[in-house]
Amino acid sequence: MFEPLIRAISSLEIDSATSLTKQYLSDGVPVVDIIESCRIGVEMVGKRYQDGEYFLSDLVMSEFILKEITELVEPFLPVEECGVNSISNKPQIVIGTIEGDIHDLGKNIVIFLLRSSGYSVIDLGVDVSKEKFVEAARKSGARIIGICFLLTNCTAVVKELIDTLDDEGLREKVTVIIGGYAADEQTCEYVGADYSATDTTNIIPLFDSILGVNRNRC
Ligand code: B12
Repeated sequence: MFEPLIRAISSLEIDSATSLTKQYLSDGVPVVDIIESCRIGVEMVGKRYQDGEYFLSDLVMSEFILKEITELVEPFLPVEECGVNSISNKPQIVIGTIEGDIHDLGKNIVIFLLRSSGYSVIDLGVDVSKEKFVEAARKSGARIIGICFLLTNCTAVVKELIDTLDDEGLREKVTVIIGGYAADEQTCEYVGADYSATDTTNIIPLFDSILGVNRNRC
């Protein structure tokens, strides 16, 4: 990943972060690598906040920088014309941020990556209740439920949601993927999800393999 960009973001230097991004884009660096560097940079902001070195206003600043960079990179994402939507117009994926959590920058990036890769995604937004997830899973017939959560104290609700999908007879019909800061491998196993996805560069290959999409044939 790109150390200068990671450093600029973790030090909240917006001008430097945006000009480095513009430079990488004009050099032809893949958008996912830029986003992954941003993710690592804001993770460092979070760590400094946790250590008392940064304040809430600094978290807000990192949000602002990430939004600026997202706007810069979006036009550079290739739009996949072939593949998924040519097979089916049905939504394949439902994604939302779990109840109690309002973080959505990562979720929105993932949705953008998925849509530009040809997938049809229902975005439930943030602070989404278990009931709303279950209703969307049932009504849409989507094959993947994506749950975003960054707050560790939301782990219990995520587990309850997955248990409810099971109780409602929907669990075996869907693949459940969790993402976000709190979604590590151990948590994935604890809540009963199928996969955890936190590295930007692996996300599209993961969805492709679950949904059987082979981009080499496009
Ligand atoms: C920016 C930020 C904020 C912004 C959020 C803005 C927004 N619109 O999202 C603001 C300032 C509002 C905020 C608020 C709070 N925050 Co905050 N925040 C962050 C910070 C610095 C960055 C998060 C981020 O956007 N990362 C960048 C994105 C690109 O990364 P990502 O979310 O991980 O997403 C990537 C992958 O995980 C994956 N992914 C994400 N979702 C999904 C979903 C699916 C389905 C898939 C497949 C993949 C996937 O793909 C993305 C692309 O790479 C983190 C630090 C961190 N380490 O995450 C703290 C952090 C998450 N926040 C934290 C806290 C404590 C809070 C507050 C409680 C602070 C407060 N006292 O009010 C509130 C929470 C309010 C609430 N109820 O939700 C803590 C959580 C600690 C914990 N263990 O629970 C963190 C970890 C900071 C810290 N180290 O203390 N925050």
